[in-house]
Amino acid sequence: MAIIIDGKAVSAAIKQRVAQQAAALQKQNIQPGLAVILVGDDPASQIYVNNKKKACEVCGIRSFSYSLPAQTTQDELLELIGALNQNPDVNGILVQLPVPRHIQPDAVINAIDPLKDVDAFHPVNVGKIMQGTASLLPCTPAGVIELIDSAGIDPAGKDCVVIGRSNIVGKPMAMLMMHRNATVTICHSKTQNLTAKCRQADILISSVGKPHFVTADMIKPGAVVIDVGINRQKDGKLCGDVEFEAVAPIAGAITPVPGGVGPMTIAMLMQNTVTAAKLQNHIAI
Ligand code: BQF
Repeated sequence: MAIIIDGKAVSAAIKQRVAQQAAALQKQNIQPGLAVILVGDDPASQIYVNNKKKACEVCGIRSFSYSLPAQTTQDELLELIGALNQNPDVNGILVQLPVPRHIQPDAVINAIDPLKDVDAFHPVNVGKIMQGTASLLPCTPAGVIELIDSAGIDPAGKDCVVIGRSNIVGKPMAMLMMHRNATVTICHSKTQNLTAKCRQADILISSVGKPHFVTADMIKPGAVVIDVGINRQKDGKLCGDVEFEAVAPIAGAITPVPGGVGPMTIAMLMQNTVTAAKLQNHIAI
């Protein structure tokens, strides 16, 4: 039976460390601040934004919250981002995705000052992630790395399969695992022989967004299985991409949903906000 990696516990420890860093900054009269912008009223997005505000409280980070109507124009949103870029009390700026269809996500991401880009989606930060020189790491992939570290697993030399190639999770996840010296395969909707490829994986990371996508026959005995999927079932409960009950007995370690990668995403956002405050105040990280 697999070890169950407790993302809630690891995220709590990280938030505690972040709170200490924020308290140290307070002594230099710097209170880290995070601006969270929500456009529209998507219920899942509202939950995520609330999770982020609550975590700010726990960590001693000031949160600035903007809830804009769904009809907000792209220009209006860019104007707000421009003002927040200039506001020295705001160290991190995050626009909750997805945005309504009439707003181009790339235009929004490109408008954020790269030093305040706590999601690490700006092309400047994406470039640094690829170089391996980034200080702000994408929250979900960085959270997965922290979880793997916390379980005492060293990716070096291991075969890692990432399912999903999004800019937010799959692509940067593969890059971070490569920086940890894993041999990485990225699989996606056009991949052939997916089951056979997954069965080779010492570390399998799923970011598909489909319940029951990863089944027991795709797992190499003893593999580390990281479930990035956050899917809402009809009864409102969360489930991952992985058939947990069938996979856990085969895997060596596995993350649950809820309480796995999700809380880590939030913890790493807090870490990025404190890191951004340090960067903007020329304080060593
Ligand atoms: C948990 C997200 C898809 C699309 C946009 C804790 C979160 C989720 C689950 C959370 C997510 C997912 C976030 C749990 C933020 C992670 O206990 O398992 C926290 O708040 N997340 C987001 O901001 O945008 C998303 C998933």
